[in-house]
Parts: sequence; C-alpha cells; structure tokens
Amino acid sequence: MSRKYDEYIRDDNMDINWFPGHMKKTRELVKNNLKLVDVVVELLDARIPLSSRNPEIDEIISLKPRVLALNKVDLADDSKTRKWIKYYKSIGINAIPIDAMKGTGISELINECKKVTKEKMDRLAQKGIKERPIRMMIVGVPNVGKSSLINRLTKRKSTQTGDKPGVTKGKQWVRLKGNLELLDTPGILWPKFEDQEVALKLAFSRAIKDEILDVETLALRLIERLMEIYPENLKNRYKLEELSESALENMEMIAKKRGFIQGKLDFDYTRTAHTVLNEFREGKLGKITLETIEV
Ligand SMILES: Nc1nc2c(ncn2[C@@H]2O[C@H](COP(=O)(O)OP(=O)(O)O)[C@@H](O)[C@H]2O)c(=O)[nH]1
Ligand SMILES: [Mg+2]
Repeated sequence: MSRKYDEYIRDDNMDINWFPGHMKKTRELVKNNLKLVDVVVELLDARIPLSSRNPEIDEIISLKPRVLALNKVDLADDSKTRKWIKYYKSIGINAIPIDAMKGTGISELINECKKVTKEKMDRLAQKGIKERPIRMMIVGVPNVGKSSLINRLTKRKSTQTGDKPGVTKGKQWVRLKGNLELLDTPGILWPKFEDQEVALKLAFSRAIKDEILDVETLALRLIERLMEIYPENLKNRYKLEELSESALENMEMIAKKRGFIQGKLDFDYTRTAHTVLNEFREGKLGKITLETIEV
C-alpha cells in the first residue's frame, strides 16, 4: 500500500478510458454515494475553473447542499480568483479558495460545510434524532486535488485505496475534527474533454495525458496563450527581451536561453517543451489563471 503519489495521479488521469458506458456507471456510483452524505464539496482548479468542471455536475449533485472549492490558489492569479469568487457569489454560491497542499482555506471550507448543512442538522435535532456527524464527500475531475484535500483533512500521507472513477466499494468514513465525517474515497468525474479548448487546458494542467498532442505542440499552444495573456511572465521567466509573434520562435529563444541546443541550430524542442509545461504546472512561470470571468 505504499504506492507513490505519482502512481495515484497516473491512475486516475491516464489509465481511465471515459467511454460513455463508463461515464454512466461513474455517475450512478457518485449518485449512490451522494445519498449517504449531507454535503458535497465540488473541487475545481482555480487556474481553469471552467475546464475543470464536470459538464453534468449540477444534474448529478442536484439539490444536495454543496460547497464549491477553488483549489490550487497558490498557482492561480489572485485578482482573477477574486473575480471568480465574486461571480459565484452573484449566482448565490459561496466559493472557497483553498490550497490543499499547504492547508490554506481549509477551516473556511469546513465552516462553509457546516453552514450549508445547519438547517438540515437543526431539523434532525428538532425531530429528536440523536446528533450525528455531518457527512461529506469530495467530487471533481482528475487532478483537481481530491486526494490531496482528503489527505489534508485526514492528515494522512497518502490515500489508502487506489482511486477509481466514482467511488470504490470498500468505502470508509474518516472522522474529522468538528463533528464531521468524510468519505475517504472521492467521486472522480469526467471533464468536458470533447471540447478541444477544454482538453488543451486540462492537458496543460496535467489533468489528461500529454499524449493528446505531442508534447512540443502542447507546449507551443501553452506559449501562444501565455504570449496573449501573460507575456511578462514568459519574458521574465526566460529572460527574453522581446517576444516574437511566433510561438515557435519564442520556444527557440527559450531553448537557446536554457542551452537546450546542440550544434548551431539544433534545438531540443522536446526538452524545451517539457521544461515550459513543468514550469507552468509548478507555478514557476508565476501565478497564472487561464480562464477569466468579467463581473
Ligand atoms: N500547488 C498546488 N498543487 C496541488 C494542490 N492540490 C493538489 N496539488 C497537486 O496537484 C496534483 C494532483 O493532485 P491530486 O490530489 O492527486 O488530485 P486528484 O486527481 O484530484 O486526486 C498533485 O501533483 C498535487 O500535488 C494545491 O492546492 N496547490
Ligand atoms: Mg486522486
């Protein structure tokens, strides 16, 4: 049971084929588990709040009390995160910014879970039903940080069971502080990957495998977007004086700066591509949000 983190990531991100029958089964599994809980935490990636959303989430969660958490805020653009929160507020949703790795926002998240279930728990108490813990579960698409959040909440180093779509059979409740119980396996939902733009953004964030495109093309697409919305980050990170209008030329300049070049013009595109993608994913290119909302 001492599998490394990476293997879990590979598990849910890469080895799962989301064919339609599979999605249906997953949806049913999650719906069945929803019946067991008082509140569901819907986890999104703050860098891509739209693309990291399951397209059927509203239908799946339906009227169950829900808390929206924007994870990885440490990597996201703070001003855009504020706009997203404002937007959700305008449609009646209290979104909580969190960092599941460092634990930022976790107590706010717990408080929100208590808040949205208070009415129900009060009602149960009034009916004379013995007080019981608030039961919660976490759902989200691959790579949004479900396992990290569970580990953070339960203070474990790694989850006990390998993640599978929906929820695995041998589910367990983990007792948390503050009279809460957490289902220890998250509901893994599929993203809207039939949309090419969404698929790209998911691939940038490593939610789906790089192989949807060759890694060089994927990095070029990312560079294109950064040239458009975060040119300064690109310039600063790779010490480029001016950006070219061509993504390929910018990639070659990055290769040159990093010494990923053999001979005179033999650029190592693969190495450069991996570098740019990894540095974006690790936040080394700065706090970047690829999806914006105007409010
Ligand atoms: N920087 C940062 N990385 C995070 C955060 N939460 C999760 N991650 C990373 O995102 C990747 C996917 O996380 P994981 O918990 O496995 O996601 P899951 O597929 O939803 O279970 C891992 O590399 C985590 O280390 C966060 O709040 N900030
Ligand atoms: Mg996981």
